[in-house]
Amino acid sequence: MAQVDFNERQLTLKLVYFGPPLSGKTTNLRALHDKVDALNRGRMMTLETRDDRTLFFDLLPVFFRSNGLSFRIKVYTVPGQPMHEGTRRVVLQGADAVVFVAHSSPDHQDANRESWAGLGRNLAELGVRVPIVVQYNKRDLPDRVDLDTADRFGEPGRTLHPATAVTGEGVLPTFFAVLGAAWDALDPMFKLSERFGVARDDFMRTVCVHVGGTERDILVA
Ligand SMILES: Nc1nc2c(ncn2[C@@H]2O[C@H](COP(=O)(O)OP(=O)(O)O)[C@@H](O)[C@H]2O)c(=O)[nH]1
Ligand SMILES: [Mg+2]
Repeated sequence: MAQVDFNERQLTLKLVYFGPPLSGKTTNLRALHDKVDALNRGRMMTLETRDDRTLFFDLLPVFFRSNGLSFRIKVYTVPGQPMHEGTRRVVLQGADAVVFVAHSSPDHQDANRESWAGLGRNLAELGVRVPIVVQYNKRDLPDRVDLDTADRFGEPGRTLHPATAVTGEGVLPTFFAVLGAAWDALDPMFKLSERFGVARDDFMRTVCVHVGGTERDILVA
C-alpha cells in the first residue's frame, strides 16, 4: 500500500514486475534504469545467480523532489522460477500496481498462464487487489505470438503492451501505464490530486521528465 505523508508532502509507491522465468522483467528494469541513469539519478540493485536468473529480486528506486513534493517510486522484479514462490509473495506485499511481463514465444505460453495463476494465488493469499498491466515482451522474436489472439488473461478487452526490452522499446509506455493505474487506484482512497494539489497529468509529466521520457511514452497511460 502506498505511503502518503501529507505533512512531509511525500508519496511512496511500490510497483512490481511479475512474470514467468526469462520473460524479461530484469531487462525492463535495466532499460528503465539506463534512461534514469543517463540523467545521473537512481541506482539499480540486483542480485543474480551464476546462470543469469534473478535470485531474490531487483530494485530500482526512482526518488526525486519536484515542486515541493517528494516522490519515491520503488520498482521491483520478482524471481520467476517456481521454487521462489515465497520470495514473490514477500516482494508483492504492499504493491500498488503490477506489470505482468508475458513472454512472446509460443513455447512460453503455458509458463505465462502458470505464472498468471501464481500471481492471482499470491494476491489472494495477501488479501489485496491491485491493478495489473500486461506487457508482451520479446516482440522481436520471429515466431512471436500474435497479439490479436494472445491470451488476455481473463479480460477480453484488456490492453496488451508490446515491448522489446533489450532495445528499450515499449519499456516506458508500460511503465507509465502501470504508474497511471497505480495513481487511479490510489487517488480515490487518498485524494492525492486534491491534497497534494497535483493533477494526474502533472504527476505523469513530472515523472516522465525525471526518467527521461517523452510525451509519447505517456500517451497510452
Ligand atoms: N530477444 C529478446 N530477448 C530478450 C528481451 N528481453 C529480455 N531478453 C533476454 O531474455 C533473457 C531473460 O531476460 P531477463 O530480463 O533476465 O528475464 P527475467 O527472468 O524475467 O528477469 C536475457 O537473456 C535477456 O537478454 C527482448 O525483448 N528480446
Ligand atoms: Mg530477473
